[in-house]
Amino acid sequence: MNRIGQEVSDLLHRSLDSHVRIAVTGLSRAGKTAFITSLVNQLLHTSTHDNLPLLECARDGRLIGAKRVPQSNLMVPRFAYDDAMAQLHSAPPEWPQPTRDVSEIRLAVKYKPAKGAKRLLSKTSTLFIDVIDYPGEWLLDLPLLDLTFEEWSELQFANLSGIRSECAQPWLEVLDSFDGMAEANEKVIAEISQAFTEYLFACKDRGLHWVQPGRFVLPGELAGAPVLQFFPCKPSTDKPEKGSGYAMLKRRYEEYQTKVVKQFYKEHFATFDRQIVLVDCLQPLMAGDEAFNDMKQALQQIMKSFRYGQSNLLRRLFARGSTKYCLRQPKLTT
Ligand SMILES: Nc1nc2c(ncn2[C@@H]2O[C@H](COP(=O)(O)OP(=O)(O)OP(=O)(O)O)[C@@H](O)[C@H]2O)c(=O)[nH]1
Ligand SMILES: [Mg+2]
Repeated sequence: MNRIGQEVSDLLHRSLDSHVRIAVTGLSRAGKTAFITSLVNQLLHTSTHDNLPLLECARDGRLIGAKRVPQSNLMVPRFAYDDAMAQLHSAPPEWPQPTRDVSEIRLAVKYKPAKGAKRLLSKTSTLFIDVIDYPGEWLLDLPLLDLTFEEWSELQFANLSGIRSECAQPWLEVLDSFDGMAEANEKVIAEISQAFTEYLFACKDRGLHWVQPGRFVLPGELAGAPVLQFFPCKPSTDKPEKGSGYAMLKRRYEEYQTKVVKQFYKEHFATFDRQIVLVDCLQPLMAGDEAFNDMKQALQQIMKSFRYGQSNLLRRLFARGSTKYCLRQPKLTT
């Protein structure tokens, strides 16, 4: 009943347009946490500091103040605003710790409405703002929904050139000894998956950003779960046996598509009203042209998630059970 009550209250706020969910994303180290900390800090001190001249209601003197309020979604970790502020204020100052999962913070912003029904109904209104921090790497998984395990494996092997090929050597060596047609051995699969994950981390260390599956490098709450233990593999026969290692990899890949990728789009992505995508261009530029072009490719993949109209994948994804997940086109700022 509590949950239903909360959902009805959220819906009411939304229908009066007094609740907005703003997601901030971007690839690792793009500046998401620093940006959110700064945004929240500016809003919280808006009544005593005049630091937001571009915000219309602040400029017009209609912004009364903002405060933090408990978030309604209790299943999502709280954005560590206090920790980030403490780090920025420490001596010597430090940047906030890297974050690995989704988190959110809710602010209640009180203001004087300029026009419309709200102004007639009351002198002040409250806008609830949820700000959500989540890794852009998770958006790199969208194309996986359209690829079978065989197609995805082929794509991964086809991309092994340059830096990727160098980073992949230790993984390819252990993969060499893997017989996908033999009976499935969870321990062996876990070890080779680990080598594959280390390959993806090595790519990131060398400045590459297009890593799939994105959750392997940013697992969040799924760290260590078997659904993150698979790797690209070529079958040696057309019909691998049911209990074979290959069949297990394929099953886990399909589980990843349904339980991880689709679930993220339905539980989180579909609830955002606005999305801000941050991009750090300087690091890839300094890492060389391969890293820069790789980031370009990664961003192109990420942007596909925002093109609902043109994306068959997303239309199909949200069409099923669409009464629950109403599809709103979020405004996007990069
Ligand atoms: N000069 C400058 N550097 C910044 C700014 N924001 C972030 N940085 C740098 O970028 C790094 C990453 O910032 P974060 O806010 O932690 O980035 P993030 O996207 O949350 O990173 P992850 O949590 O690892 O994904 C920081 O440690 C700083 O070195 C900024 O406004 N100015
Ligand atoms: Mg962060």
